[in-house]
Amino acid sequence: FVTDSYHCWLQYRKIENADKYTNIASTISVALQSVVIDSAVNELKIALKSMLDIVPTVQQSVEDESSIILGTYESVNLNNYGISPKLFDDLNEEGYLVKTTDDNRQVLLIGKTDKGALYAAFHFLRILQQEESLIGLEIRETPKNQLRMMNQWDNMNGSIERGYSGNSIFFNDNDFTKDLARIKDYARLLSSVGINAISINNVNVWEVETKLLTKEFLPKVKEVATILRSYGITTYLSINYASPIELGNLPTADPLDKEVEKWWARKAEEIYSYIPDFGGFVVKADSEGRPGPFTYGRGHVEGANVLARALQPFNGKVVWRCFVYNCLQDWRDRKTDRARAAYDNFKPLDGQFLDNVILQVKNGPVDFQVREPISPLIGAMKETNQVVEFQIAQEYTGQQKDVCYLVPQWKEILNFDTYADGEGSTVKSIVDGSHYNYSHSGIAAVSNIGNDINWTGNTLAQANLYGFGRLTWNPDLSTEEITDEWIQLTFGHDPKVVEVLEFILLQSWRTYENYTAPLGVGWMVNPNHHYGPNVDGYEYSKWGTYHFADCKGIGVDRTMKTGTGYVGQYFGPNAERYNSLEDCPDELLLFFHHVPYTHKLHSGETVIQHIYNTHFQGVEEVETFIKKWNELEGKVENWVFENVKERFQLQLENAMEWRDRINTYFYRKSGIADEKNRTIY
Ligand code: GCW
Repeated sequence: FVTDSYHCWLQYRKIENADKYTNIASTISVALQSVVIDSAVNELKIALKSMLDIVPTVQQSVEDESSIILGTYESVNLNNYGISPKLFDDLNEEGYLVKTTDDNRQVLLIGKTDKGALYAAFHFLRILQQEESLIGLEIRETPKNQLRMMNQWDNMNGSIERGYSGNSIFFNDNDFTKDLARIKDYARLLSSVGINAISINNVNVWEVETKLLTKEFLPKVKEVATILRSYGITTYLSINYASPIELGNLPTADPLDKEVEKWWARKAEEIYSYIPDFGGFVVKADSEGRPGPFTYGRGHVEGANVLARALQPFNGKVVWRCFVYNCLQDWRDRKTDRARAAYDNFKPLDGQFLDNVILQVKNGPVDFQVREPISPLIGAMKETNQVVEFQIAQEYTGQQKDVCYLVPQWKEILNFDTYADGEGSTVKSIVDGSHYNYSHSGIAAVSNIGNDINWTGNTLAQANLYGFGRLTWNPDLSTEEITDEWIQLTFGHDPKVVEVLEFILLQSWRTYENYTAPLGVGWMVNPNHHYGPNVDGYEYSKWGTYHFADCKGIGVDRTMKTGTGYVGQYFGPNAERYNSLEDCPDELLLFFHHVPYTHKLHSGETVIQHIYNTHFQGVEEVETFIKKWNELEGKVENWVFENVKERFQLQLENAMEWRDRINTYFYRKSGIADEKNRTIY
């Protein structure tokens, strides 16, 4: 059964006071033809029918009385509307203008190209969904980031690595799915928030997926790419570095081997014969056991460049992931530090990658913990294209059972000043390419969707998908703006609903942090699946994920003098701040310092008391969420109400378990009692 939530924020709920829109929406005049323009027309038709109960007339010419005029700045006669083409000079090919004419009888949706026109259509619909006025409208937009990318971690057997919303919408049974409608709906959702690229398969490329590059599957990749293209989205594939061996029967995948080089070049040619605008390859090499150039005594530069040379004639890109670390660490060894790995591996290679290589760097140095510092590699490579990688999938942040709205976290990351090139070297200015004039850059993220009817398991997790897209388009949008948009588009305008959802979403990241691993130390999760508490779950593993708690203290010493020296990878004031026990921000204290439980935080509390307080508080906050959510019964669609309610129950159990395990562990280790005498087992 299909509920409204299937459409997420594109459900186009009925507008009650529709009079102000009905005239303007009765006709759509289309100034040029293209598949992307067809998508825009299609979207306008769906939306206007659903919101206003209007079936607009579509005409293939621009006439005066037309109401909605859709086209590009070259195909619409701008003079007729007193618009100077100069208005488009500083917009890139995805930019657009949304403007009402002086008599407010027409609305112009004009892109620099047809992609811009599609984005203009989505913007116009957003205005309607928010029931805002069309009078005197003049909006010019251009995306800040060039590459706005989604990474699916979908396997062809239908499972999704770190997927919490059912199975893949792309694959099942070691093949492509036959339900292309769902892929099209996903394309609509992504395009509506500005996503323009997607890699459709997991970065861990197993046996069957390796064959995506062969004639067995390329016709189907092509079919999917055709759907995605019509929404302005470019298709990429994750590849297996050992493909020359596994597909080409070569004895080696050594990037400096001439036959290997030729094999990749021919392979690229073959792929482009199916998909002329194929985006390129996403590569996880020499990471967590996946094949890569290290086997042949080569490094990342040789590894990436051979692929780059193959793709270059077709304008393809190599997105080379930097999630590479020395995983054979011993817990007794306090000098090796996994957090150092990305920087240590890549920084010395600056300037050596070909121009169509982009390094994809996770936002933190470890692995998407609820709280991590910013990866010091971001900004550290002036001569190498970079994108930052976020994880929308909530692997370590509640797995879409618990609510954890990540837009506030991403905002913090994007606004962070790396000082890599002096003051003002913010993460957002690095990854939008402006700071170092990168030729390719942007933001990528691991998707959180699956074939669940509501796409994201917990309906509230849709907000993360929405917010991610909006931030890639414009990182300067405020968290509040994005949150309100999502709520109104998805749930309408009932002030009570808006208030409750705002409250829950905006608090939820902090709450999750409160009841899980304290003060930036991370981990403490159950190994493998990563849900629920296990304080020592990773403490003695080889993955370099330690907290070093003993009876005296806790935390990882990453300082210059006595620690791993990791802080030395930061620039200027950041290095000093993190190195200093006095100046280090509380929330990251245990990431950078090993301290006694009695150490006083800036907040005035001791570390141990902070642990107790936040863990009791975290559970209370979840209880408040539940109370508030329950007030929405009857005010949101019943199915959604029950879905979120059920998830909250799981979140509450999870939070209580975290509280008790963490508090008990540290009470027993430290022997220090809670000042407030609450129950600790
Ligand atoms: O966070 C870890 C995950 C792995 C993932 C890896 C990566 C796709 O636990 O499941 O593999 O990161 O980013 O490559």
